[in-house]
Amino acid sequence: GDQSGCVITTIETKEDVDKVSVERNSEEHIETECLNNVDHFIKNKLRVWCRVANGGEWDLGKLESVSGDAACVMLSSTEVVKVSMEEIFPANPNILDGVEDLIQITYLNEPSVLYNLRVRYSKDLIYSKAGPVLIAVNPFKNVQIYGNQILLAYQNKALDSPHVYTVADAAYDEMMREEKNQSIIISGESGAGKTETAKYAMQYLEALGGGSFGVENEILKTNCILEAFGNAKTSRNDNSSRFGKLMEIHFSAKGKICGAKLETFSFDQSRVVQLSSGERSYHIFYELCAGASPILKERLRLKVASEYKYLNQSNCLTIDRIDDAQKFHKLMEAFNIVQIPQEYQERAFALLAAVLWLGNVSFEVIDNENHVEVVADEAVTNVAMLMGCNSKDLMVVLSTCKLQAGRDCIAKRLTLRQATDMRDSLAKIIYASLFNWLVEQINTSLEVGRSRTGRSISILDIYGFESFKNNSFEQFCINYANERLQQHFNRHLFKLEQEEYEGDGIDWTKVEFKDNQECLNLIEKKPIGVVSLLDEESNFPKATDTTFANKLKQHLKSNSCFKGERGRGFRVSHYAGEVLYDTKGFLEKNRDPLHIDLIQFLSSCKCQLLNMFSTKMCHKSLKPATISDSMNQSVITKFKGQLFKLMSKLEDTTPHFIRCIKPNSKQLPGLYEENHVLQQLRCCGVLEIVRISRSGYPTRMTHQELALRYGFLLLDTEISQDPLSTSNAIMKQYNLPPEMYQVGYTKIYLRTGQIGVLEERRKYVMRGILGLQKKFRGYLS
Ligand code: AD9
Ligand code: MG
Repeated sequence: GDQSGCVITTIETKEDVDKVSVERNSEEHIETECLNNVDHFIKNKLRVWCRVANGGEWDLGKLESVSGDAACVMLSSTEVVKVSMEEIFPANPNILDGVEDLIQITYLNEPSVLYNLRVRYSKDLIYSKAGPVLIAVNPFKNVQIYGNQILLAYQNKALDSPHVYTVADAAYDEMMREEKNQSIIISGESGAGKTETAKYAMQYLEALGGGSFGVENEILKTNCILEAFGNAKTSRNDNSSRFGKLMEIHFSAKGKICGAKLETFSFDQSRVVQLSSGERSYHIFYELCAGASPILKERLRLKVASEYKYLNQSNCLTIDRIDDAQKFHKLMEAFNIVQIPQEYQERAFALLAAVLWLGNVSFEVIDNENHVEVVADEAVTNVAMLMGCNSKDLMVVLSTCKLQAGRDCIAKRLTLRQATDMRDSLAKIIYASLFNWLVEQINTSLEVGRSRTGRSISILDIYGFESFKNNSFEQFCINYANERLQQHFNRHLFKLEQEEYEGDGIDWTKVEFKDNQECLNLIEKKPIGVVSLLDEESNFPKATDTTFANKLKQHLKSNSCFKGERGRGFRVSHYAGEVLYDTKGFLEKNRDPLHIDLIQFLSSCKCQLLNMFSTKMCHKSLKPATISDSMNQSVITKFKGQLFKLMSKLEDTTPHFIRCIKPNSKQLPGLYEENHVLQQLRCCGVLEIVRISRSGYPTRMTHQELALRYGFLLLDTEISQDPLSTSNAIMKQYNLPPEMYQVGYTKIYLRTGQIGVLEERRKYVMRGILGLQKKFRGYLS
């Protein structure tokens, strides 16, 4: 470690940085994380990071003296403080402040990485690299780094600083070159900027692959529709996506966009009927109320948003700086671009109004067993009118359930609780069906030509890891999905890399990384995992949330990622941190019974959309159980199936990873909360990625490729039948220091920057040869 410290102190220009990274790489072991050579730091007055209180902010200072486990440090304020040695890390010389790629940092430790990102962030350089991964820190303001001109500059390679455009460009190039499907996997916590980043990636690909088919302008526009119906204001993000999405863009042989396919995951229905304080339901409801024309309002019997119970329960009806009416007009434009016929648009709006009015439907208790009747008021009449049914029928379906008694079917009155649930179920079914229908419409309009596989780029924007005070079934599903994605990430960046080195017989000191297999086992191992146990309990009529919690505690206590809690709780150590789940509602949410009565009711309405929805649901639910048990599949099992399908799709692609970072929890520009950022950096293993990238050999070439490009100077005697020795000869001829490369069975592995050295020398030699030829010709003439 101390050697590189010496090297660094002599740096004077920015250009030297590259030289340094070459020199640094020549060391066999890079131990730059902690302070090894204290005397050197004191003598040369080198900067260190220190913090007086654990968990406090990091401060720059100079080491004055060390005794035992404590050090005296002079801070930049010239104050001298006493700090535990554990809270001291070497700092990098200022010349390295704000480098583009974290692998260029000499002293790789948490405060240095945090500082580097902070320096860049303060200059609006929101993108950085951590080896192969792009880090995007949410600016929470408009930064002038997008748009046509900048896009063109990236396209022409006039700009190549870290950017989501560079990632999209690399994916495109690789797809064209290798004819292999690509994926751009965007992750990060809620509000970190995934959806925005995904849009910029699409924008770039649209510009690059635009031209012949005309779909390309539609892809971005679909976001407007999806966000209106699938996003909502939450406590963490004013525009939070409540569904995951995979946009697969297809390209023709010439590299033009020829179609796209959208897939969505686990849409959150509960938000339609239930809101936490300060949060909103889906944007579209407020947009419709604010933006509908007077004629439309009249037709839908629409009132202002505050009149609806589903919307006014959370005391939050507007979002700062957002004009819902204007958004509604944008949505209408998008509807037209995606070619949803006017007639269907109106039907969809009518159903939205029906959902809103459903929330206002109330019940009256009629006996002392809490049985109810629907109150026949304006709400009921409006719902019936909007759904195309009879008010009486609606009242019956909301307050009774049909029971089979022998050959007869009798109606049983519902209790207040049951009736309310029935009403909310109907609202959720209608809304979720509407959302799925829109996705279908979008797909119909995007599907122009089907391309051969090997020419697609999929962009994945799935909601990030969640840990709240109260975590339920939804959080469990989300975090499970993130756990799987994390494994995919680990596999690619760590495992596969190491396996390749080992498989090719080269010397490789292992880099430790956090494997999350144990946590995945906890969740999905059969027959004893959370998913299996949940399904088992869900099928058991007498089970309760508490018996489920006990079952988990009984069977899973040996898994190190599991901790039982008193009562209904249990803890899971996810890769991103520990989460306490409350099993309340797990069984019910997992069963998600399809109300046959409701489906039948929908089919009886005079509304084409509702009839379609009910047919769809019948197909799903009324198949004989003997043919397929998919009808009986629980919510979590379906979710797991979807996740596996997604993962196997991604396995077939070359992944490009983007990690979005939320710099503060207040959604404010210019505010960089170190601990908040650090927590996220740890979650996605940024330091490990950097460590592996710079201690590894990022450039690889087969022996044949190497010989073809660089072997032209070898003498016949040096060319051997054995490609391995040929490569060794080439390396010797190019004078590459032995620690800069390794020769494997099939490939040659080069350290960062060495390919540039090879190219330089090749050019130099070529120039020499050309010069000689010229001279030679001169002699002849
Ligand atoms: V969630 O998991 O769907 O709740 P996301 O998708 O990670 O979340 P989103 O992309 O919606 O977050 O970003 C949140 C907000 O940050 C946006 O509404 C913008 O106001 C802001 N943002 C994000 N990225 C950028 C950017 N590149 N430039 C400017 C941005 N603002
Ligand atoms: Mg989002």
